[in-house]
Amino acid sequence: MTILNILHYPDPRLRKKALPVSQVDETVKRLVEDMFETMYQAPGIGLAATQADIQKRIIVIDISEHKNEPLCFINPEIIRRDGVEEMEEGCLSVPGIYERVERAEQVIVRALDREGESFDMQVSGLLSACIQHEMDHLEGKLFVDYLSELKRQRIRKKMDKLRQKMM
Ligand code: GNR
Ligand code: NI
Repeated sequence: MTILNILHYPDPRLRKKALPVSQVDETVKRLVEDMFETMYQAPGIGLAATQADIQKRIIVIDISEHKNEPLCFINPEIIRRDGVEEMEEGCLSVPGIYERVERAEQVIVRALDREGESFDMQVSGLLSACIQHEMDHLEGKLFVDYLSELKRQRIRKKMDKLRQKMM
């Protein structure tokens, strides 16, 4: 297993659009394992392949307290959305920043699981926000895109400082 390197905002590679997975083969299954390992050790409650510079439509999530309820969504699609809810979000690609984002309150998502089987899942609350956040990553979109330009500018400055400290 491998811990993948997570890209940080404003890395332009976070803007790339992910491509559908044509077959859930051994390579994809191994990548899913690596994504779970990377998410758990970060630690985060979700990870999209885009964040590891891999342009495949794969997301992994685990919002459980004991980190023992792994969820994998390959080629996810939202087939229904209802209501509106605002939730505080963070992102492993924008470390240390937490802001409220408005999203659909309840969604039905259709995807393939890690065995390549199709399933539908109705979700709400944190899981709903997380799935929508991860699906945005696959489109090259970040939660900071929903904020004002002033807030985004402040975040970019903070990220610059953080990078300078790391180097
Ligand atoms: O760890 C994460 N927490 C989180 C909190 C609220 C809404 C979404 C998330 S996802 C985030 C991990 C991450 O960056 N996934 O892309
Ligand atoms: Ni994120």
